[in-house]
Amino acid sequence: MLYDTKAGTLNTSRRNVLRGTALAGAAAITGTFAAAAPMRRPLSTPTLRIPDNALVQAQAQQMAEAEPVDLSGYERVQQRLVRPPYAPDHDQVATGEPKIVEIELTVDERLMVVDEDTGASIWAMTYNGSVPGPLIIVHQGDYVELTLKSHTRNVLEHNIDFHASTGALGGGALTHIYPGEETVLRWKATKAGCFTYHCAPGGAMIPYHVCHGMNGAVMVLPRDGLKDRDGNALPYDKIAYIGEQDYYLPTDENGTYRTYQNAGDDYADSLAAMRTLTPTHVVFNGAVDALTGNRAITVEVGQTILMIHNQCNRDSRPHLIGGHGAFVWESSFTDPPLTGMETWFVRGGSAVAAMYTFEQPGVYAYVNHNLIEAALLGATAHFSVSGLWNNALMEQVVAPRTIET
Ligand SMILES: [Cu+2]
Repeated sequence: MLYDTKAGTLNTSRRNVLRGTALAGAAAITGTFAAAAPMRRPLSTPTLRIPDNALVQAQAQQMAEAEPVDLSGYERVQQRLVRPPYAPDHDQVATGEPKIVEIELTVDERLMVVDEDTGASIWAMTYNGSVPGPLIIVHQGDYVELTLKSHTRNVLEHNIDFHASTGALGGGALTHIYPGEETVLRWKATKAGCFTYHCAPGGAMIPYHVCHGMNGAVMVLPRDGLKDRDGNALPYDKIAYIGEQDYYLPTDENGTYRTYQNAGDDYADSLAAMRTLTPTHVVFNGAVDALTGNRAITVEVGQTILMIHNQCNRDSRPHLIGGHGAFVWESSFTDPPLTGMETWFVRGGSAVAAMYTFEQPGVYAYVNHNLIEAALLGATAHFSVSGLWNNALMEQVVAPRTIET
């Protein structure tokens, strides 16, 4: 029996049991709830060693005593977030002074098919219903003002940690919400680059939520746009936002993927699968073949694409088969981009931008060039490129034929 800190009552419902688990994790990471209710931490879930209760209380005191910031001169704009692989409307070169960019993310726990062929599914934990969460785009010097909401039908506690932000836990300690709650966080985008964001409720709940799809990316553009190492402008025609997701789906004794009635029901099984560090699936945009075949990203010859690759949990090594990373920003946009990359690197827990102008039509596979992950686990997307073939670049001189003897 667990004590429900929200209702102040004793309750044994499943929702409260799950909240209790989440609360134990949250208490471990922030200490916020430890004083409110004495939760027992599950013995099998080691915790991240992050501030104890006294430190969090000290932070709250510091915030209460801090000078208020005057943002009255900032224009407010709203950014309508869209589903991956698309990007929200944005200017590549900032206009006017830095702004406060208002965005909204709603936590949505939903059953999603991971692989139509096997029926593998997961009670995904999402921001706005997609894996990855939507791409957010601002300029250096802007503020991001996030309203984070959670559907009443959800079961678990969630929050958000922005790697692009500056401040303890990336806003994680300030954004814990329960189903039916909302919170508002504002942070200044001081660093230009691509950054991951993710849920981080505490302890084992952190990888559990991240490995259930709860991550996405923010792109903080330089105010004067992207540049090469000589300072020449690098505009793009289109963004392809690709979130790589590793899943660890539990199987039964026959190797069949287990199914669950509700979000959170797979908690114990998932932790056991995650401990193997061996994903059952590594996919782009939430599911096997989410971006292949008739779901391919369409491009025309001559168009310049900015490919933004987010991987919140594992290292990845994107490769565009038949193309290149003409300009790749593995670090910040402040550093000169790498050029002419055949394969580039995405450190687990980061997002990377790579730019390429397509020169030849055809279907290009964009893969994690661990080819086992690409071909067997799902990490493949397609760019379907239309245009005129250029024999000066490639030509089939002799079609396959029987060798003459
Ligand atoms: Cu979460």
